[in-house]
Amino acid sequence: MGTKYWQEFLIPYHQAVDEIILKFNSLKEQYAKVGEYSPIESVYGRVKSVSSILEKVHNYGVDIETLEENIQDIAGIRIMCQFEEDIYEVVDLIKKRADCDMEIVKVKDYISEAKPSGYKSYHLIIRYPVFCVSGRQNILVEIQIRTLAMNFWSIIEHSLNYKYKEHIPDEIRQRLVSAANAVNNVDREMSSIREEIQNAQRVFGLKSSSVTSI
Ligand code: 0O2
Repeated sequence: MGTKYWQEFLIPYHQAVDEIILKFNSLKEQYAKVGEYSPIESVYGRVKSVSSILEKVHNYGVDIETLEENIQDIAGIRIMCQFEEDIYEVVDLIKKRADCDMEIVKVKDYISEAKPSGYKSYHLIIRYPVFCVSGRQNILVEIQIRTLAMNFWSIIEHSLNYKYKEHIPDEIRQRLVSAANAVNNVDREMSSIREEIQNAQRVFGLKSSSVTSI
């Protein structure tokens, strides 16, 4: 399987990631236009590199023929929220699209129960239709939804895992768990003044949109 094979294989995944980013950004803009608080703070996406796909194939003993069904995060979307409550609002937004374009096939709620590492995030695997020159394909996409604070912790921990090849020394691991607790406290404190912050942001949003419309 050469470069050309992988380039073609990944076309629908790139298409799916581009479309889904656009759709969530468009929702975010709609909230702003109607003067409402958006549960979506920012959206990112990526398509897994061929080397990472092959590493997973190797580590999990995946049959290359069943790659599309068994590696469910080739297309990945990450949605950041300001508050923990917003995560569930975004999940509801996705659930409402079931008959339209995003059929939920798996849910992993690491918000209500964090991983032992301290990792918190809400994961959904969705089936998403894309139309490419080769025709229609239903693509599996992993959507991770988390707060900005959870994301901060997660990217730091991910880079340490990468450095230590998943064998983080005990002392650092413990510090990461206590950092995860601190992140939880930040999220809880922010949630307790959520309404206050949202009102301030509404006023700020109105002001900045009147400046940009001049
Ligand atoms: P990358 O490099 O981000 O793509 P499963 O076999 O289904 O039980 P799996 O496949 O690991 O477990 O699924 P899970 O637990 O839903 O994790 C999928 C992704 O979530 C990971 O992808 C990470 O992005 C993220 N993740 C899960 N656990 C942790 C964690 O403890 N710390 C951090 N920082 N991220 C985590 P990849 O492919 O592992 O990594």
